[in-house]
Amino acid sequence: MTNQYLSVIDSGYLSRRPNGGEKTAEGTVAQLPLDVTVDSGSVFTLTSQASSTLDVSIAREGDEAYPKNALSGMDRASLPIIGDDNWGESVLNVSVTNKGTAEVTGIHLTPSVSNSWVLANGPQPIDRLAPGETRVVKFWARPTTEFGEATFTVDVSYAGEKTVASEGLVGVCGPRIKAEAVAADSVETRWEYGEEYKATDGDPATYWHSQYIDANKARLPETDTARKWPHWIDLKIGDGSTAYDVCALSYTPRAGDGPKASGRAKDVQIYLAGSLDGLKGQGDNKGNPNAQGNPVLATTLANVPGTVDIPVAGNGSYLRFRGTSAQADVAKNLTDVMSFAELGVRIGHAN
Ligand SMILES: [Ca+2]
Repeated sequence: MTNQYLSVIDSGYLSRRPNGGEKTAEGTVAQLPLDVTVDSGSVFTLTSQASSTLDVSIAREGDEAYPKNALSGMDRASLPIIGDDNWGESVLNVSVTNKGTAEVTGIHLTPSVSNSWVLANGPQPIDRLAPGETRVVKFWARPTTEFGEATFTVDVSYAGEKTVASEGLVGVCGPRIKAEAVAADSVETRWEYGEEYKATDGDPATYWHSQYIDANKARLPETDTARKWPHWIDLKIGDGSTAYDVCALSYTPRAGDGPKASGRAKDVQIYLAGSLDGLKGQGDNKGNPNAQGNPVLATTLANVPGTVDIPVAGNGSYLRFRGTSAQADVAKNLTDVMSFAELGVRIGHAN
């Protein structure tokens, strides 16, 4: 018969989500996310489920993956890729441990993956597992679309007993490449350490911040052009001599909340050009912030800390990131400045 499958957690991970990877407390009665067919004699025999013989856990190699064809037509070896050698697959290491006192035979591992991800290999067997023995079985999953999250799930079964484990996956459009901030509309160096190069130094603790203090350590008047919206920062992509297909920006706002997060932008625009000069005139009129030029993207950012990927479709060797408003509940007494901790450039083709 078919029943909702209840299990008492003993020592295993039930799922990475939604509990964020924490181990579920021992003694918890959990409903697994599926119906299974069980022998009528075992229905509601929770004690036997608590002593489940197989312990299953999943370890993912790498933080993210991108489609294999993201860099088709490009010479990968010549790309100034930083911090990412994942070429389009996430490797899932599924560990199965026999925690019983008798040998277990005929174990089947059946993988699945959600959304538009695909698996390189299908169901895998483990012929036998001695008491206390652990085997690791690898599965390979990759995204077929440029962005999004998915869940890898594996059913591990033998002799009518089934254990389910799952792991979150992250898909991005392509790798990050070297990019360097080379100009900004203003920088705050008297009250902040806000030089523009800190927007691309790889350190989330440092940030670019637009100016709001004058030479006398007094606050600039709101009419001062250095303080007024719009604010912008210009990045050189690679060495500035090659135009790349840009598919996303990895954006990290300044950490913290309230005044400590002053400058977190809300409405932003992104521009691409073949040269630094090509960015000039693109939304940099301090007298008219509504004149935004021709951005490849104008969007509104959520007011959240941490890194997000902002999808972009464009081509260029220089990039401008421009802001025209602040988040509503960040630094209420300083709403006309802009800052952020890191801005990275992802290149590649969408599928
Ligand atoms: Ca930084």
